[in-house]
Amino acid sequence: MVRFIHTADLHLDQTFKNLPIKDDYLQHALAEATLNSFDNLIQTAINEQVDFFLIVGDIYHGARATLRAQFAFANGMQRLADAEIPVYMLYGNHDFDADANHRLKLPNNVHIFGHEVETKYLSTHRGEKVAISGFSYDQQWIADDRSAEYPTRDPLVDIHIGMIHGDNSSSNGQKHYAPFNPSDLVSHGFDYWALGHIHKGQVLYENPTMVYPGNIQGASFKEDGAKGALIVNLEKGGYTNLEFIETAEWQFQQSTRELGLVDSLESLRNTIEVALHDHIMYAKDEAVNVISRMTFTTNGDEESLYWWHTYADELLEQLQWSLRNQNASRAQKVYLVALDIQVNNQAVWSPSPVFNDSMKRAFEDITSDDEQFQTLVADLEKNGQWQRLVGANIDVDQFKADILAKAKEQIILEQASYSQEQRRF
Ligand SMILES: [Mn+2]
Repeated sequence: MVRFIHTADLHLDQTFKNLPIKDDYLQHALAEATLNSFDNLIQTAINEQVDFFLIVGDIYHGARATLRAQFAFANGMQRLADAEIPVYMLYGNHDFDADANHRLKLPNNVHIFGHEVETKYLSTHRGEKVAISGFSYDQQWIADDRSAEYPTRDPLVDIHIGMIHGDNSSSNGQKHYAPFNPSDLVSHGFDYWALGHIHKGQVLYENPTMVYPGNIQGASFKEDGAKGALIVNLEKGGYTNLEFIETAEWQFQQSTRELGLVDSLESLRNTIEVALHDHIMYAKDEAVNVISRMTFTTNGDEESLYWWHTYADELLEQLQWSLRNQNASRAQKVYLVALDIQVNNQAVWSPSPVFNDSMKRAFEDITSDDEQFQTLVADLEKNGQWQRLVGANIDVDQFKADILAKAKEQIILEQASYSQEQRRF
């Protein structure tokens, strides 16, 4: 049996997208988060005395890797070298190895796959022979299915592993990241397929096991929950046991609850604090720091929306303030960065059906008109300030979803609040 680490998508030293972080401590902590998760992973590999260590692409967030990321990575590789653990790695679409002169030299235990599919061999301490096949990206996009370039299983080794950084072409994934069809990969007869690229950990296929370990640190609320890597126990003949090891010290957590009926400032505060308590308990139970977002749903009760509209923003500030005080004496930190309201679709936007219909139509038009949105973003990108301060750090799809949700929320809240004020005074 061989025992190895399978990791991918380290994105060392990446910035955190779309996060309204005002807190200095959190900003500082997140700047270290990917590097700390990586250090934890290296320590686990050493403690567990694994036979080898696989990295399936996107070690760095950009082709022009920061020196901070490169020093951290080289340091981790040296620690593995000292523990006599060999590393087999390839570059993905984020860190495609465009110019090797821009990369620090890595210790001799590190074996990097070239731009053509190749097979590397190793013998474990117990004498098991292992073949590993893979390739590195030489450019950001690879539209061709490269799976046919992989060899068939080498009959002379005990274990043959394939590594590929890419997208499952049989699902609706994007098609320019070395797309592959799982059944094509199966036909090569390998014992295990180590995948990379998709940040959500998932087993794509069993017999042989084909798995994405996910990234080692979530970078946004889209990447919530536990993050880390896999320890793989693999027997000759393909029997596989996967152990997930959580290495991230910071987790994104989001919850959605019904707002219920709110008729006072105190009842709004209670509703929000009860939900927040769950996040605090989660952090404690899981022994992890948590970055929280809480969403409340409502059918559009005007009184409840009135109280939300009047106090939610200020309550968020007050809760952030008291969390900061509690965090000082808490082993696990909890930061609440957003409090959102979501009015269910069937909700009445306004007493006027004409207004409702035209509003809904306007939103449908905006949502479906991709061209209009692309023009808007293209205009923004011409602006130097936008490019410098915002452009590189946003996820365009998320940005679109966020501004539409915010606009809709604002209209509904204003409308509800207006009706409520009319009734009160
Ligand atoms: Mn990738």
